[in-house]
Amino acid sequence: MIDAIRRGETRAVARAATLIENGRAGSWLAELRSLPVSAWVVGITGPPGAGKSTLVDRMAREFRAAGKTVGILAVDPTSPKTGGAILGDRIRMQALAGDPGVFIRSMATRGSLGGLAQATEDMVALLAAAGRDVVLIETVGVGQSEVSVASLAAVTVVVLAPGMGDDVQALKAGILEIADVFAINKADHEGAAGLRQDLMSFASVPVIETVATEGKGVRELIEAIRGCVPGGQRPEAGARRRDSTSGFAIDHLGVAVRSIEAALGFYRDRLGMGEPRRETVDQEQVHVAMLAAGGPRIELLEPASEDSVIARFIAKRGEGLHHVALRVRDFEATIERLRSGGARLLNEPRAGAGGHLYVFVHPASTGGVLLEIIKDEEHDS
Ligand SMILES: Nc1nc2c(ncn2[C@@H]2O[C@H](COP(=O)(O)OP(=O)(O)OP(=O)(O)O)[C@@H](O)[C@H]2O)c(=O)[nH]1
Ligand SMILES: [Mg+2]
Repeated sequence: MIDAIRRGETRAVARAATLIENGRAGSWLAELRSLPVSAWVVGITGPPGAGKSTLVDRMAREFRAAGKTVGILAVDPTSPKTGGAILGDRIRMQALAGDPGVFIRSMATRGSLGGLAQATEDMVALLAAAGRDVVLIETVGVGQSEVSVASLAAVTVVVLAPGMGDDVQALKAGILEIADVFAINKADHEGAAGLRQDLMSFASVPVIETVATEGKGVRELIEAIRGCVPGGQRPEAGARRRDSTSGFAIDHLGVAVRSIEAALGFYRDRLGMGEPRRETVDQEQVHVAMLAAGGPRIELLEPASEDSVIARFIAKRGEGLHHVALRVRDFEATIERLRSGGARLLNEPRAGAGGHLYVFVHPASTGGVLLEIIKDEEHDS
C-alpha cells in the first residue's frame, strides 16, 4: 500500500483516502504517519460564504499552471455528512475535476472534532507521500476547527469579505490570530478599503485583495503565502514560525532609505516581494513600509522630517541597514540583564506602533549593530 501511495498511483491514493475517512486504515497508516511531509501545506479558512472554495479553485489552477501537483481537502466541521455546501464546492471545482494533477476530497465530522483533525492530518500525510507539491485545506472558520487545521498548515490564509455584517472586532475570537496572510475576497464589493484598514491595524501580516470569481489578486496571494515560508523553502507541516522555542525571534530588519517609493522599485517590483504594509510612526518621525520575509519583515524606513533619527542617520552614513529588531519573550528580565551587564540602552522601554514595548541598544554594545529589542506579546504570559 505504502509503495503504491509513494508511486502516486491514483487508485491506491483514492482507496487509502477512503479507508482513512472511514477510520479503517490498516497497519500502513503508522508508516504513513512517520514519513516526512515535504509538501507545501496551506490552510484556507474564514467565515461561511467568504469565497474560500472559489479562491482555492483559482489557487489550484495557478499552481497547476506552474506545473505543481495539488491536493485539496475541504474540511467541514459543521455537518456530519458530506452534504450541501461541500457538494457545491465539488461542483464549483469541476474545472479541475478532469485533471489528474489535482486530487480533491471532502471531509466532514464523524462524531468528534478530534477525530476530524486526526483524519485531516492523515490525509495531508497521504497526499504528501503521494508526491503532491501543494496541499490546500479549506475549513469554515466557525470555532476551534480552523485552529487545529492551522497547526497542520505551514501557512494559514484567513479569507474575509467586506459587508458580511460583522466588523473585524466582532469576528470569532481566534480566527484573526491564526492568520499568516489575510485575503480580502470580494474586493469588487463595497467596503474592501475599510476592511483593509481594520485588518492592518489589527495585525502585521500581509493583506491581499482578491476577486476570486475573476481570479484577480490570486497570484499576489500566492506570492504573499510564499513570503511566509522561511527561506522560501517548503516547510514541514506544523513547522510554524510561532513554535520557535528559543525565546528570541528576528522581528524585522530596518533599512534606512531616502525614499520608500524608490526603494520599492527594487524590493517590490524587481525582487518581487509584493505589496508592503505601510505605517507612519509619529513618535520616531518615520514612514515605514513593511515587506513580508518569512515571518520576519524587511522594514523600509523613510524620514518623515529632517531632524528625525533616520534623517540624521542617512545624512551621516548614507542609506543602509539601520537596525536589527529582535522579539524577546522574556522582555523585562532581558532588559534587566542588559542593564546590570552595562549595555548601553538608548531609551527606557516605551510603546511603539501597535503598543509593543521596545528598547534600542547602542551599537557599541552589540558588535556594531543598532539593536531593537521588542517585547513579544504573543509569548508573554
Ligand atoms: N462578487 C464576488 N462573488 C464571489 C467572489 N468570490 C466568491 N464569490 C461568490 O460567493 C459565493 C460563496 O463562495 P464560496 O467559494 O462557496 O464561499 P466559501 O467560503 O467556500 O463558502 P462555504 O464553504 O460555504 O463556507 C459564491 O456564490 C461565489 O460565486 C468574489 O470575489 N466576488
Ligand atoms: Mg466552501
